[in-house]
Amino acid sequence: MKKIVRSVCPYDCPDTCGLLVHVADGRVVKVEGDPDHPFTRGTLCPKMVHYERTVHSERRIVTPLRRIDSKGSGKFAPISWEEAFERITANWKGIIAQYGAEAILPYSYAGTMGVVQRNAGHPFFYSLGASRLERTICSPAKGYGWNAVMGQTLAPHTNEIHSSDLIILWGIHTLATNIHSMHDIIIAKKQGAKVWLIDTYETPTAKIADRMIIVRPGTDGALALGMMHVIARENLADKDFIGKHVQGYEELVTTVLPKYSPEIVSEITGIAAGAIEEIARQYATAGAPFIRLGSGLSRYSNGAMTVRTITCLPGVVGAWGKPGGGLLTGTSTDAAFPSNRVTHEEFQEQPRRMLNMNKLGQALTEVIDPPIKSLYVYNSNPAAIAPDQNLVLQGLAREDLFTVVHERFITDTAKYADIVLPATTSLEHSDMYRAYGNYVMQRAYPAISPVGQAKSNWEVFSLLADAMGINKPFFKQSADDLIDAILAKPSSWLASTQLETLREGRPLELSLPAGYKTQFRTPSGKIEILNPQEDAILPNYTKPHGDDAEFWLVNAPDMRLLNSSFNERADLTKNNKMLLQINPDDAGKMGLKDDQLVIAGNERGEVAFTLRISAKIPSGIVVAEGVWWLEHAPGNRSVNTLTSQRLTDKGNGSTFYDVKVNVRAVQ
Ligand SMILES: Nc1nc2c(c(=O)[nH]1)N[C@H]1C(S)=C(S)[C@@H](COP(=O)(O)OP(=O)(O)OC[C@H]3O[C@@H](n4cnc5c(=O)[nH]c(N)nc54)[C@H](O)[C@@H]3O)O[C@H]1N2
Ligand SMILES: Nc1nc2c(c(=O)[nH]1)N[C@H]1C(S)=C(S)[C@@H](COP(=O)(O)OP(=O)(O)OC[C@H]3O[C@@H](n4cnc5c(=O)[nH]c(N)nc54)[C@H](O)[C@@H]3O)O[C@H]1N2
Ligand SMILES: [Mo]
Repeated sequence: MKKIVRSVCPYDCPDTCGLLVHVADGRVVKVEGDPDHPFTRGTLCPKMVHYERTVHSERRIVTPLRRIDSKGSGKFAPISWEEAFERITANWKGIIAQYGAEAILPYSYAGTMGVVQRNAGHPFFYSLGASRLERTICSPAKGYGWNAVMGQTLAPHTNEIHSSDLIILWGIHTLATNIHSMHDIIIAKKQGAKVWLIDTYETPTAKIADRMIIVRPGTDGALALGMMHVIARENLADKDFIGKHVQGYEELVTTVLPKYSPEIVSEITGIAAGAIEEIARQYATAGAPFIRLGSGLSRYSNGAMTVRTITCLPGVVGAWGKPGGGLLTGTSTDAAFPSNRVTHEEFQEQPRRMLNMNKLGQALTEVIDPPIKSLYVYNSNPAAIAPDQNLVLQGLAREDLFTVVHERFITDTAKYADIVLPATTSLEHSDMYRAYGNYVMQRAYPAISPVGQAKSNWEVFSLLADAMGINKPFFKQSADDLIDAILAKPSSWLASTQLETLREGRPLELSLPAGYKTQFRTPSGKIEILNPQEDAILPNYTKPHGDDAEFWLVNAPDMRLLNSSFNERADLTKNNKMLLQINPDDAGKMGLKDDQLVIAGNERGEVAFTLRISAKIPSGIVVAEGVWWLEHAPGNRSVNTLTSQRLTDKGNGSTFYDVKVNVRAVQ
């Protein structure tokens, strides 16, 4: 029997592609892009073109497993679901009796972005009274910076790009992480738009840029202040727009901008003073400049302030008032139906402590009163993706820690589990998806039955609730019941006529209210360059933290992976060497040769990489793209051995790129 089923890419990517899944005899045989999807328009990235290779991979976990050798060995024996639940509940009941439920910590992030399967653990762990996880590994500092200036203002529609004449890709690797915005960029380029890329090295995205601006890591806030200095000095600001819509421009001009002359900013950022002046002039005189702001520059100890400062720019030149002008950090459609209809925080009977997911190493090795005695991991691979890998692995290796991992594959984290539970892929369960890079949402039904004995997150938490004696009717629903219930009470943003489209599993684009670009949803109703709620009421610049070492280590996404997902795919990883890219002069000074094994290290540990000498990398920086499983790491450690648990200035976010290393040859 053959059929084609509509579905959605479940991964943590702003695009959230529409899929057409070809099924024959109960197996997925082919996956295509859905041409009817308004943003992704029928094309897929190199990873999802062969999603069937992930779904039907020989590496899928097909039964529950129990550990039969030391932690980390990855040696397991199959057990039944009954036995798995018995072992889990027996352990947890013992832990709760001795230490209280806060000794249990859930750890999850975005293995799937579906509203139900992503959040399925929340109502369960709230009911149990477990410790709470502060889920701030991605880009809360970016959100904080935007909100400080723009409040709850709606983000611009991606189609705005079509009418822009100057598109600035700022700290975003579009070709790897937001590939479908290329459609929009190409439309604008055909009409003569120029594209600039501002990054710390020449990424493959530079191919589509007319101009590449290389900035020193963590210094973009100074660049934005320098641009505003020139704009103010040369009287290029849009005074009319500022008079109507901006709060605090004059205060910025008199108290902050004098400190950021092009010469001073040049010293901070490494960009020539003349170039800063030119960038500022071109930005201010463009007809409709549009900034697509990535997350890269927010993952520094000054990340929230950097984003806040950049977010002031379009207000100063009046870009919001022009079709095609503005700034996009990400979209939020939470108001269409709030996810608290899945999470149910009120199931928590009393306040429970919150542990930050960026500090898992510390949580497992230092936290007491009570200590973490059990870790339940789903939708995440913290042994690979969390900072300070050595500390995380030290914690996971604790004999007295009872670890359960619900996974599709034996990841680096699963290798440390006492019990592994098999998880479905998105083609085997129901969910509802909304994007964070556009305004499309879509419901998906299973295309095939679960592979082996795999169960979805929602199913497992329903069963665990029952096994732990949590008798709420809420847990007796199926995932589809839950989605139906959510859709039965949509918000004003989702017209009832649109619900049918969702029920049919077709992509639905939410419409934005007329004139939304100049409706500023802030306390003052204006763009708040001056925000009286903030400790620093005006933007300013502080240095990133760095480390006591020689090279900045940029460790952003690899095109072949999605965080640590897709490491299972030999077709994507087969010729991989975990690369450290370095500038020819830096390599020359140290006598290092292309393709040799080197060690990058700092106070937290050491990682072996294959050296790749490249003129695309500026001096003083090394680049290691991708979060690789340890099986692909020549020294049995991957990049997060080097990154730190430090948090951002605001938002308690991760600071992955605020890190330095020394480099030496392997002796
Ligand atoms: N192929 C692929 N796609 C992905 C992912 C993946 O791993 N692989 N991950 C997904 C996830 S979870 C997310 S959050 C998004 C993130 O996607 P993006 O928003 O693109 O953000 P980052 O990947 O963090 O970094 C983007 C760029 O910022 C640059 N950068 C680093 N520091 C600085 C700086 O100080 N200044 C400037 N100007 N640039 C800097 C990096 O070199 C990188 O090229 O991508 C998603 N999409
Ligand atoms: N060095 C460095 N580290 C980084 C980053 C970086 O740029 N540099 N990026 C950071 C960012 S932005 C993010 S968002 C985090 C992401 O961190 P994570 O969200 O942990 O992302 P993944 O590594 O993709 O791991 C997700 C896991 O969930 C599993 N999974 C998928 N679907 C399901 C399901 O339905 N049920 C269950 N139980 N499991 C499922 C997958 O098999 C996969 O192993 O990583 C961060 N780590
Ligand atoms: Mo992320």
